[in-house]
Amino acid sequence: MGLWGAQTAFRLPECLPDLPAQARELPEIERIAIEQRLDVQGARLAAEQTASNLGLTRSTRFINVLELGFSYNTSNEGWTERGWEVAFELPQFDWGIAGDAKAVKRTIEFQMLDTMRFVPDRIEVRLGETVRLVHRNAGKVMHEFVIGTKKELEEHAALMIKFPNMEHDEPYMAHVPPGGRAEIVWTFNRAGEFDFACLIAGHYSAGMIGKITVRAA
Ligand SMILES: [Cu+2]
Repeated sequence: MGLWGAQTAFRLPECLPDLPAQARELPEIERIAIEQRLDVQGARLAAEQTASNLGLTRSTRFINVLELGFSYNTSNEGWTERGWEVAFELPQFDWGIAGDAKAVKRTIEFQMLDTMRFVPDRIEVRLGETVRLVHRNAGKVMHEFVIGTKKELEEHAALMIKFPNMEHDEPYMAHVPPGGRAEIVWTFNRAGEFDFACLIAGHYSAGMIGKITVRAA
């Protein structure tokens, strides 16, 4: 058996342990098995690497939208495909999508003021344009720059009054401390009128709002 010394002192048990009365339930087993598969882990790392190369991991929650989906496509005509696929998706918002810094051709700078104003408070972009929006907080209190529809921002601002310490972070938001600078790279791939606003409790109602027009032509 290739054993010697102390190793020869082992003893075999009289019998194997009893089987459990019932099969153990492992509802998560499929997920766990897939997560531990090396090829899946490899694909996930490659996806994260791509995200990081695109500069997306720093300013967005890109990795959180990494999705592991089960593909099970049947068709009368072709092969049945059954397997796992890894995909990452950038969430599409009504007001656009997180942009790739490499596609930026224009930078727009905003000042955030304690008079509860943005300068400028009105911008125009072309449909499909990726813009770097730079925010400088020239005040002595925290300010935010959040892009959205008027309705969505209004609702969000009301929530912030109820829960002033609510943490939020999305690729279309920047939180800028006094004297600080932040930026958002955003692709305006939806035409229309949108707003940007500061959602710090009380700032929205004080008028810290601006307009974005995304022109189709
Ligand atoms: Cu503010």
